[in-house]
Amino acid sequence: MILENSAKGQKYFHHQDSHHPHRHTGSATPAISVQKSGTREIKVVRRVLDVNEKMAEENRRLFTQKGVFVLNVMSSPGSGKTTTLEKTLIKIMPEVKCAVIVGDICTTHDADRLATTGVPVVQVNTDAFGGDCHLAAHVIEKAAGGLDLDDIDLLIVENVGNLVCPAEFDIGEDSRVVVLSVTEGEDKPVKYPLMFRECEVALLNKIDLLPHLDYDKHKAIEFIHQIHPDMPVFEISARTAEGFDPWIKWLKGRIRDKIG
Ligand SMILES: Nc1nc2c(ncn2[C@@H]2O[C@H](COP(=O)(O)OP(=O)(O)O)[C@@H](O)[C@H]2O)c(=O)[nH]1
Ligand SMILES: [Mg+2]
Ligand SMILES: [Zn+2]
Repeated sequence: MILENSAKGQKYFHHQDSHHPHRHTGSATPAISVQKSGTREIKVVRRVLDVNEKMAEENRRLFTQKGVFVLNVMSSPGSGKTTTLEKTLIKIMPEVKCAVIVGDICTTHDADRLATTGVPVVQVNTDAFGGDCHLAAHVIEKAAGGLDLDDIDLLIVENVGNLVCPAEFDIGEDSRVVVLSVTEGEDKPVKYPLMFRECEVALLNKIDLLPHLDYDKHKAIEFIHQIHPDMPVFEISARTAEGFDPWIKWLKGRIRDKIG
């Protein structure tokens, strides 16, 4: 792992996930009954996730001890995570002291964008040795080491753009949010059920585009609730900031529940 400074001064590092064979089982609790790849692979996958669980619990203990609420933000590439976070940060600071860890395979583009809001940002690049498509707990532990946790109430993690395996890796967060944009089609919740089952709340983004699309918003919400009944869904436009107030209220409530 190489810690460097990006063009605009925020920290970033390349990450080699040496104990991750980069295989995913498609389940948060890989079952021994998944026999297709042979017993040996199943054993490996189980061990990797066990190691991750332990590390995630250590992270969770540290974040709780430091009074930090951690939000893990996930979605497919381009649904609007970074834009949503830019607007969220503007609305929630300085009342809530924030920091961001952002994961991408390459580039510091998102870190550069988020740093303009004035928050401390750590960029994780997973490209150097295989380009991991998710953030694992030990990566978060390293990245958090570059932040002053005593001075942070809310740590936001923008995960690598991917609707599949980020949902399998506990990073020690308090809450998970999935961003789904109206340009992705209504059926993504039923195609990627683990993500929607594992997240606490969904942000339905880019609603400013609805007049231009044949998108059935009610159908999308119905699909979400088919996978995760009663999941709160906030309809937002990260472009115009429409619909942000209920989302910000929800987030502040969750932070207050943890750190007072
Ligand atoms: N029209 C519209 N475009 C958006 C919205 N949110 C994000 N975008 C655009 O979608 C693209 C991807 O956004 P970005 O935040 O980088 O997505 P990420 O890959 O999930 O972080 C960019 O061109 C954004 O300007 C929105 O609410 N409405
Ligand atoms: Mg982004
Ligand atoms: Zn992955």
